[in-house]
Amino acid sequence: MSPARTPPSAPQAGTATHCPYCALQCAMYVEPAGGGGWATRPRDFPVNRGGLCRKGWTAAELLTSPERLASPLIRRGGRLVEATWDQALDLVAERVRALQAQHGPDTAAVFGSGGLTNEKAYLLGKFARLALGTRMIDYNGRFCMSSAAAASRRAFGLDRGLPFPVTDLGGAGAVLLAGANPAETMPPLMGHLTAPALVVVDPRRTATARVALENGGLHLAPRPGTDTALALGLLHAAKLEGLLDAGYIAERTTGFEQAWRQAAAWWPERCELETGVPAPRIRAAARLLGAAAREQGAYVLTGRGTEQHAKGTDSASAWINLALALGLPGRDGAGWGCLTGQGNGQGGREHGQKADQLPGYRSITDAAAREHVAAVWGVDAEEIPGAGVSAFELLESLGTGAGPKAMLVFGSNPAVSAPDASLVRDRLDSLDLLVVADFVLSETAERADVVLPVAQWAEEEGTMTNLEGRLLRRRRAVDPPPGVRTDLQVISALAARLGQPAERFPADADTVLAELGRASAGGAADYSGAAPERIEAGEEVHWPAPGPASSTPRLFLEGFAHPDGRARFHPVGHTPAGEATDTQFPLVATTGRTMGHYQSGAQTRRIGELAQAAPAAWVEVHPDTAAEHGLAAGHWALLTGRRGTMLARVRLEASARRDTVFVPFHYGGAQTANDLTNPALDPVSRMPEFKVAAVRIEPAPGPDAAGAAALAAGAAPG
Ligand SMILES: Nc1nc2c(c(=O)[nH]1)N[C@H]1C(S)=C(S)[C@@H](COP(=O)(O)OP(=O)(O)OC[C@H]3O[C@@H](n4cnc5c(=O)[nH]c(N)nc54)[C@H](O)[C@@H]3O)O[C@H]1N2
Ligand SMILES: Nc1nc2c(c(=O)[nH]1)N[C@H]1C(S)=C(S)[C@@H](COP(=O)(O)OP(=O)(O)OC[C@H]3O[C@@H](n4cnc5c(=O)[nH]c(N)nc54)[C@H](O)[C@@H]3O)O[C@H]1N2
Ligand code: SF4
Ligand SMILES: [Mo]
Repeated sequence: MSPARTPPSAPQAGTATHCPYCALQCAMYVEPAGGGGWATRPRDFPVNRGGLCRKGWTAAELLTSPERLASPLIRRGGRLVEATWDQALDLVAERVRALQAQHGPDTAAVFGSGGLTNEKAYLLGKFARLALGTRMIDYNGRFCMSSAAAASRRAFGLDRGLPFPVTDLGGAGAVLLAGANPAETMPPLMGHLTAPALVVVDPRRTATARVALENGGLHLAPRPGTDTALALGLLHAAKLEGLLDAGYIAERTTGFEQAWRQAAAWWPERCELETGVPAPRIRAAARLLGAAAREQGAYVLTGRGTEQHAKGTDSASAWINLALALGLPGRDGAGWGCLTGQGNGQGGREHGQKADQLPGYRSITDAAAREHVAAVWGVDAEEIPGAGVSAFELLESLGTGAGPKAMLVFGSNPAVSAPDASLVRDRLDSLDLLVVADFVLSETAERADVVLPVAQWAEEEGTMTNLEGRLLRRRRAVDPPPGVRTDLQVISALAARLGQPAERFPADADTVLAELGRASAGGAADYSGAAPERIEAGEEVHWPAPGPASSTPRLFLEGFAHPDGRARFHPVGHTPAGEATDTQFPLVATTGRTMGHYQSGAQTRRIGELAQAAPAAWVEVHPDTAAEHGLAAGHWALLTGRRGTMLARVRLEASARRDTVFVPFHYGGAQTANDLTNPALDPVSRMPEFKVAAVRIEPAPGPDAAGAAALAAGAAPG
């Protein structure tokens, strides 16, 4: 949180809404700031308790930014030029129809986002299936928490990021955070991480790890990609210390023996060899967690660091197995959870943006689910296409033989955020038609044939579902600029041009939410009781909410969602990361976030204060590693991997692992971290391996004009 700015104590007029960015969905007011601008001010709410991070404090700046798109753009003669809405929408509809007539319905693809409201996510999924009739829809959530979601489903029969409210965390005796850095990624969450002992599992000594150490907790710093071995080692140590909850294992779970067979081989000293975490520290962590589990309760939470791997689902399962063996999930005051990432990372994954999914978290291949949704949509079940392919597989296939030739993007910037991004940019460029709805000219929008300027968070109505599965109201505080439309209006207008009846694609958020409720009724994520009026009134509604007064803040207290009511251990073994280091690429590059930038940076790089604070990509490197590779603090370095290169400024960090460097993925152009990352996909979740790429690193001229010229001339690096 920004300590320099405290919320004004006197209440002022303002519209109550929530932050546009992360899954914490901090509550805030939006109010006039003078000079025609707008400002945000924190609002009291259980998750943020009057706090905001730097991004929340500055979020309103983009509403009136000169970089904001004000008119639709169409590519003519290689340049994007202004057009009217009718010209832009007609062009999209005509081109899509022509391509589909020639190549079939699946030639049109849709790429959605966990940043979209529930209503947009739902309508976009319906648009793909009915207006385009395509199987080809997936979304950026596949790059986010999909591995934890898959592991949660196989363990508990249901997936909701946190199956309990964040306010429960404060009562715990210990919290283990595996691959999450909330001190930077969800700063107000730190106010709930007040347990006497925090155990932070992160290759880097992050701000979160420092908080743990300052308060008598532990920091375990495994080599990237070895979390499964570490979780198995912790389970092993906990068992030897007699800390497992035998009663819980017998009564509430199945499969412990098979899971233990895997962990039995991971005694702490062997675990140390694989992960680099000292055996005594593994035992100490097991003791801390085991003792707290028996007393006040403990939580195991996972973030992207442990999930974004080619075996990320197994790694999440390994943490769930540890939590189950300690008797945590489904107990009041204890549990396992995944820290969902994007603003609507939770709701965005429930309403049909996923290639294999229908609203209510239903499977698109389940006949009964298809019948139910078809009835709500007023179509025959046969009209709903089957399952498509996952996000990266979709991006990789664009413009190739059988792959889609047209794609519509809502709420994502894959030219920067997708793995092996240079390949993805080539694929985007090979499309016959790329349509991007955005409010800024992102790196993806720059490559589009048609850009549709849309309204921002504070200019529209809708609902979001935060990391606790709680529905929240996004309110219109500001009128959108005259040239822009809401995403719902865009989807609705395109559907009409593609021959759909108007009532099938309403542009009014409450009408869509009511329909979403009916479509989700009886599904795992049941929103049928989440009436717009309840959300508007600020009632606490956590899904499943099947009845008019129902809300489920805590899941699994009575039993898990499998038919036998038991949780399942899933036996997992450790396997090495998708690619290994060698003499040519001797270091592991891992990637992640910093407090002041959001995702691909498309929004936050356009906010003055945030851009100034972190204007360029950097690489965090141990001083010895830097010396070995001739790097000096503050100078530019070139990272080279098996798929591409990236420029970043050197930051020396004495606590870093010598075998690992860290780069943020918030920058584009020559500073695109994803030009290094490995698109090796998890077999279950189809999550790419964002957290492990083998690289080498050397001094280089910077990316400015002089630096580029020097680089081209082969000048000695400076
Ligand atoms: N400031 C900011 N906040 C954000 C976002 C943002 O872009 N910026 N994005 C939001 C979204 S969508 C998400 S998904 C969340 C993500 O929130 P986090 O999961 O907290 O974010 P990351 O920085 O991606 O990863 C967390 C940590 O994983 C570590 N890590 C890397 N490799 C490994 C490994 O092999 N094992 C382990 N255990 N750790 C590893 C990294 O060092 C990093 O500190 O943040 C949300 N909040
Ligand atoms: N190397 C590496 N890569 C990663 C990750 C990592 O840890 N490391 N993390 C991955 C994760 S967890 C995620 S979630 C992805 C996120 O990466 P992206 O999907 O690229 O997310 P954003 O950068 O938020 O892009 C959102 C774009 O949509 C626009 N936008 C925002 N809201 C709306 C809206 O309501 N409607 C419309 N039409 N547009 C909107 C924004 O202006 C922006 O241009 O990145 C993934 N990529
Ligand atoms: S923590 Fe997340 S929701 Fe809260 S202010 Fe920061 S970005 Fe917004
Ligand atoms: Mo994410």
